[in-house]
Amino acid sequence: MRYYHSVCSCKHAGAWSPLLSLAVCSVNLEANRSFLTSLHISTQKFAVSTVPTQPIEGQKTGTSGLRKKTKVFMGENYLANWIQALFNSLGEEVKGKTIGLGGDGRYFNKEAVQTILKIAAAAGVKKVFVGRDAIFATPAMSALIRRRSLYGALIMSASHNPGGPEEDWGIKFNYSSGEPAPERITDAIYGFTKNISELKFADIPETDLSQLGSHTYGDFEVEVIDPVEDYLALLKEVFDFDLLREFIKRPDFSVEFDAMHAVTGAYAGPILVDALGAPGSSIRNGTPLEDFGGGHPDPNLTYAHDLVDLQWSENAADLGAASDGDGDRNMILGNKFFITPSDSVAMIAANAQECIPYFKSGLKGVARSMPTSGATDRVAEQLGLKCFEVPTGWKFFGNLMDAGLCSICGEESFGTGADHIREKDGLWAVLAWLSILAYRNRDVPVGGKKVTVEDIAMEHWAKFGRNFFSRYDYEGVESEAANKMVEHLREVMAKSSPGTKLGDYEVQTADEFSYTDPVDGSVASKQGLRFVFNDGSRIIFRLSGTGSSGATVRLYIEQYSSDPSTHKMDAQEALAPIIKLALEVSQLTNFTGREKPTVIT
Ligand code: VG1
Ligand code: CO
Repeated sequence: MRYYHSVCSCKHAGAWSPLLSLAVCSVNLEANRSFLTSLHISTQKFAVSTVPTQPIEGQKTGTSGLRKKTKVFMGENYLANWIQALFNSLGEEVKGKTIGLGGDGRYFNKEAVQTILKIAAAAGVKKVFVGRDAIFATPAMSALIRRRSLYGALIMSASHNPGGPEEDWGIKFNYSSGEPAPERITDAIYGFTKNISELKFADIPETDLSQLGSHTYGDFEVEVIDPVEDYLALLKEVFDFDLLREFIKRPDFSVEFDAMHAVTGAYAGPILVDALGAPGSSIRNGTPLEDFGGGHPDPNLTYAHDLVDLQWSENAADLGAASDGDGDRNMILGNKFFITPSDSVAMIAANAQECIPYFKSGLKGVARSMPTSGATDRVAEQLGLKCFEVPTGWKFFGNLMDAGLCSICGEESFGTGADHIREKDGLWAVLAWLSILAYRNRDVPVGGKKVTVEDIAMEHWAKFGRNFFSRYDYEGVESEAANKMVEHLREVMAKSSPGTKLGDYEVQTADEFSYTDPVDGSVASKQGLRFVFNDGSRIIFRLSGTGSSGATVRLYIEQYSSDPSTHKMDAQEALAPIIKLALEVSQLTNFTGREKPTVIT
């Protein structure tokens, strides 16, 4: 049993019975920060209770945190086991440190936050910054870690997966430079989950997260903060807010942002409306809801249908954008025009130095995930920049950024970002596109012929060529069937030496992607099966690491064309022959029984 000094005279501690309830609480050292704070002194101790537990199978972190059905997480000790394993793996290092905690507003977050606070306090954490109402977008949390030099942070989110009692829940840990925990940490956590025998909870009251302010329980402090403030301050350093405000004010320009009832609902108002002057009506689905309004908070052409319908109608905005559950993904649309995420990162990289103050002295380098199209490589080549190809998942970009090797990076899965933080950043991408439009239109008089999203894409393709790209997702496939297909593909690969013909395509390489981190030498193997052909086209297969049950097969297809007469083609049409080949080579329908993908992007 461990004891700390503690008493909380705070009104929020109603459920608990403070031994002292004193006016002297007003001596709180941090009172200057916020007069909304209820104030405390430390004169009492809190107990730590030890509860026996048993290992629970399958608590292995995937591409981005641990994701399962919400009901699984709500099962006895499921969440507590993983959190305890995390703190066990951090050991002495986390004692006396400050961490962040928040999430995307989904069902079960409010309960989970209290459990996490109790285990964190018992593990010796000194202070936790929690977002008001437990809200924190993933990129904003990454920003908070960096700006306040936190030890790390916990984010309660299953990102783009749907939420609610019947859907998904998730948790991820980000480390001290704001990056998703590297594999050495996630592996260690998994190791502890397999041997865990006891949980330690601090005997502290539930903390009211609805008001800003500080709560002290002995040596342990919980400060409820505005989840937008630090993030907005950072964005103001990255972008030219005056330029953006002037542009958004133009009567001949409109922007439409779809928060999909997810976490960016809490950010879009303060950032796009209050700070940048967009009309309130430009935000749709702007209230974060526990079940995301029953939707699938994944900003793509299938799930962001409201916005897609609008952008293909007479009332289309000049720029349409959406973000996912936890605010790290983005989709960019023009008037009846879709910018693929692979193109988006390339186009932002090509325009960054000119249009975004943060990049005014040039880029340090660029990077993309392996399945992401090579559009970024072509920009890097022309700009004389290094270009890195990493496995899927944001954690691999962080080392490159920490080593000063990469400024802008992206994934085909609607993730775009830069080294201002260590996560992909949905609203950053929206402001990046707004910056490009604002800069390009700076001399166009109101009512004149504006440079559009489509113009920027067409110009880009004329200069760099177009990498046609599409991804087919087959969700909810039986794991065994998916694994058999992967085995079959490995066999095909073994027979596909350079020069082998697959249909009309000649193999350049066929391999299973493996990555050696150029900074720390760590190796990530089995990161996707790829067939690369002599004309630069590629077929890639991967199994998703973010699902909560079964398997999701992802098929990525890419083909390059430098011929401007093809650039207006529909991607599905341009890629039809190679998609057909991919389905033949994999025998996907045979193995999975699926005639059609669930989602095409
Ligand atoms: C998917 C994407 C990957 C992304 C990851 C997390 O992973 O493919 O590019 O980094 O989701 O995104 P997988 O293993 O399912 O393919 V998020 O916005 O859900 O944190
Ligand atoms: Co996300």
